[in-house]
Amino acid sequence: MAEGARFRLYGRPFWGSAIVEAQLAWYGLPFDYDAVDDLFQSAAARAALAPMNPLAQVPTLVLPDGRVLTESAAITLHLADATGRDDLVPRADAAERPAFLRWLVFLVANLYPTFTYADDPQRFVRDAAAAKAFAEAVEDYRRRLWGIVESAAGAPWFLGARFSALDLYVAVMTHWRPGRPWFETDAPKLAAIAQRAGAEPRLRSVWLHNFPKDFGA
Ligand SMILES: N[C@@H](CCC(=O)N[C@@H](CS)C(=O)NCC(=O)O)C(=O)O
Repeated sequence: MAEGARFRLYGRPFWGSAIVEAQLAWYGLPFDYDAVDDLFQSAAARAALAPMNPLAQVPTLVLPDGRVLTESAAITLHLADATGRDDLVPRADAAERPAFLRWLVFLVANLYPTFTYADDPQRFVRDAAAAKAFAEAVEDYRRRLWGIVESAAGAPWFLGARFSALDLYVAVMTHWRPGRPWFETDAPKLAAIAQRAGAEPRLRSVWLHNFPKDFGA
C-alpha cells in the first residue's frame, strides 16, 4: 500500500460501518471517516451515497486508489488480502477457514437482511398494519437465526481459540435488536464473545465512537 494512502469510510455510529471501522483500526490502516446522516430519514444522504453505492448503505469504503468497495463481507476479505494478514481472516489453508466463510456469509446473507426488511418495513409492505405484522415476523425470524449462530459459537471466540472478524460482527450486531439483555439470556455464548471483544484495548476508540452509552462515555 502506498505511503500516505488513506481509506475513506462512509459510516454512521452504531450502524454496520462499525464492523469495518473496527477492522481498519485493528490493522492500523489510515482512514478518514465520512459521517453519513440517517439514511432512512435523509433523501440528501441517500443521494450523496448512491453514486458510490446504489443501495445507499453503509459501510461504503473508498480504497486508497479510489475504487469503491461495498458489502461488509467483501470489505473484510479484501482488507485481509490487502494487508497480507491473517489475524482477522484465517488463511485459505487454515483449519478454521471453512467455518469462517460459512458464518461470515450466514451473518451477511441471513441476519443482516432482517434489518434491511424490518428497519423500515413500509418500504416493502405499504399498508401500515400489514407492515407492522411483517416487521414482527422478521424480528421473530431474526431471533431464530441468532439461535442457530449461538449453536455454532465457540469460546472464547466464535471460532474457538482464535479471534477473527466474526467476533467483530458479533460485537457490533449484538448491540442491535433484540438487544444485549436478550443475548445474555438467550444467546450467552454470543454475549460473552461480544463482551470480550468490547474489552479489547485496540478497539476501545471504535467502541466509544459507535456505542458511547455502553462504553461509559
Ligand atoms: N449487506 C450489507 C448491508 C449493509 C446495511 O444494511 N447497512 C445498513 C446500516 S447497518 C444501512 O445502511 N441501511 C440503510 C438502508 O438499507 O437503506 C453489508 O454487509 O455491508
